[in-house]
Amino acid sequence: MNFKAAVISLVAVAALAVAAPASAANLLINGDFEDKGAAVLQGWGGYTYGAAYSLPLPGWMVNSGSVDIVRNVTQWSPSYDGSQALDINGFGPGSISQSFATTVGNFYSVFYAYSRNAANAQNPALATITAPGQVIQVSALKGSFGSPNNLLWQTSTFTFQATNALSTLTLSSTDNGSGGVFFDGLSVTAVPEPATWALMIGGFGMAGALLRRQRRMTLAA
Ligand SMILES: [Ca+2]
Ligand SMILES: [Ca+2]
Repeated sequence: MNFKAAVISLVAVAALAVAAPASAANLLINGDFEDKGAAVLQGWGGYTYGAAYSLPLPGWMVNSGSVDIVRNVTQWSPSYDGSQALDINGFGPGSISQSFATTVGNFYSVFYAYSRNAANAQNPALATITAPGQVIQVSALKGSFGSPNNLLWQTSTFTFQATNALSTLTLSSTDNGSGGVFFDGLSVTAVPEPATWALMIGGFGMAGALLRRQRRMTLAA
């Protein structure tokens, strides 16, 4: 194999190693809040989940208060993904959680998109995300996000290490009122094993070495 083909194949190996973790399965169910379950449409144009609303939010448990699913067809749009998103304040502050299987000692990456209820959130709208060993403060300042029909989502990510065979992710409002932080597009994915990183870094490194050799050979010629 000539070295151009070798470089291409090594880059392909490296690219595969990068692609594998990126496509790792999302351990969360309904992290995009596209599944409203059997909830009944409320007068304000979305769906509310909590003790006073007997129908469950698929994938999630409502720990306290209430939360809303907002829809693209209202002023609470557009969603970060799909056509629905979460307002962590239903008719008041809410808290929801979801547990999923993890391997003790392994690392997991949490991705989330957030905005604020442009209609009536406090400024800033505040919430927390908790995961094993982590309490993430989410602050959505007015002016940093959009307006009704133009929510201008932002995204963030953090990592946690599992300490149990079951890990729990919890989203909680720390604001009063019926408008709070919006969440959408949540995912929890396993961070690549060290072996995967070694393969990827090795692949890029070998490709780089071959390119450097090619450059030297070209200069010498
Ligand atoms: Ca969504
Ligand atoms: Ca609400």
